[in-house]
Amino acid sequence: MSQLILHHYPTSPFAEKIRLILGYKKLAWQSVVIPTIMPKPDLTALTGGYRRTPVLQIGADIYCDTALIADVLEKIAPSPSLYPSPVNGASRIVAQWADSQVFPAAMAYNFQPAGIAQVFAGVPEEAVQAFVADRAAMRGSAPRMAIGEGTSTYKSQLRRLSDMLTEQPYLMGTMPTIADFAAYHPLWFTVERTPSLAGILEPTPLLKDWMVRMNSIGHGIHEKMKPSQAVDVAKQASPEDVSHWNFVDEHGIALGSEVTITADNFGLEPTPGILVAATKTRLTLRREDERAGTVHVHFPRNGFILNKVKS
Ligand SMILES: N[C@@H](CCC(=O)N[C@@H](CS)C(=O)NCC(=O)O)C(=O)O
Repeated sequence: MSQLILHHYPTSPFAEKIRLILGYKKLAWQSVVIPTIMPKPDLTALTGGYRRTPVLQIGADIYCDTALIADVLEKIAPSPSLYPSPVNGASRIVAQWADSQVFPAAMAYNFQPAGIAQVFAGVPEEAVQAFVADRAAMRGSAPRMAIGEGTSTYKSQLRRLSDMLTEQPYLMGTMPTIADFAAYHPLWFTVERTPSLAGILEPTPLLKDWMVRMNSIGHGIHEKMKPSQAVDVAKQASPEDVSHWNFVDEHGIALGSEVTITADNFGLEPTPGILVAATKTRLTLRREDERAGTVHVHFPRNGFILNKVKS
């Protein structure tokens, strides 16, 4: 198998989810640090549009979204499993709740004035303004959760997570599952990036102990790779043959069609290409890039919109 290349930046919570999974599965990986805001020319040479963090690259195969990246890593290293039976379904559901509900509430809480002061300490004012404008553009017209609602929602989510730990060391039992990795990363941001706000965890000591256990998993063995080198890796590789993958057509869009795939919220840059696979859980398009050559860009179905390009 070609090397695992993670495109990420150190302060990204969703990247922390994947770094810990790589550590949990004892996988070696290459670390490509990408910009926190647009433009991201080396990343988009690979993805063709998608700009969120993180992205996993294996040769000329590019995997977007942590739900899909976790599935890919599970296939490469099935043990220890992120989805152990009999809590496989439940752990995915809790993970999806954590990514879609806990993360935005936590971020609304973390980005109150005291948190902003810590996150941007020492950062020049123009860079702060550029960050704010970038994230506003990513949200599009979607409203941002207010601090009051963020705080009360986050507090109740923390209580629920803590309740899950009263009789077991991890959310779903005796071992971490995808639920733990998904629930951990927003809390990690609170503790690591906005420590003046970490008092919100004081009423839930079980959760604090669990965070110590999660943190001790670490990030596994990794080394730095230059972004341009990752583009060269793609150029020199061929994407995986997907022609034998079972075709599941939910859209009336034939394989071989010109399509776009776009996230259904936050970061609405479409990725154009030719639809080459659509399974029950994922969509794959092929694209040609001047720098990266022929690549396959893979998305989970969940959270992404497939559209046929009108001719
Ligand atoms: N559903 C996505 C969410 C990823 C996400 O929102 N990542 C944040 C960083 S933690 C992001 O992309 N921020 C903007 C950026 O990095 O450009 C996933 O699971 O990968």
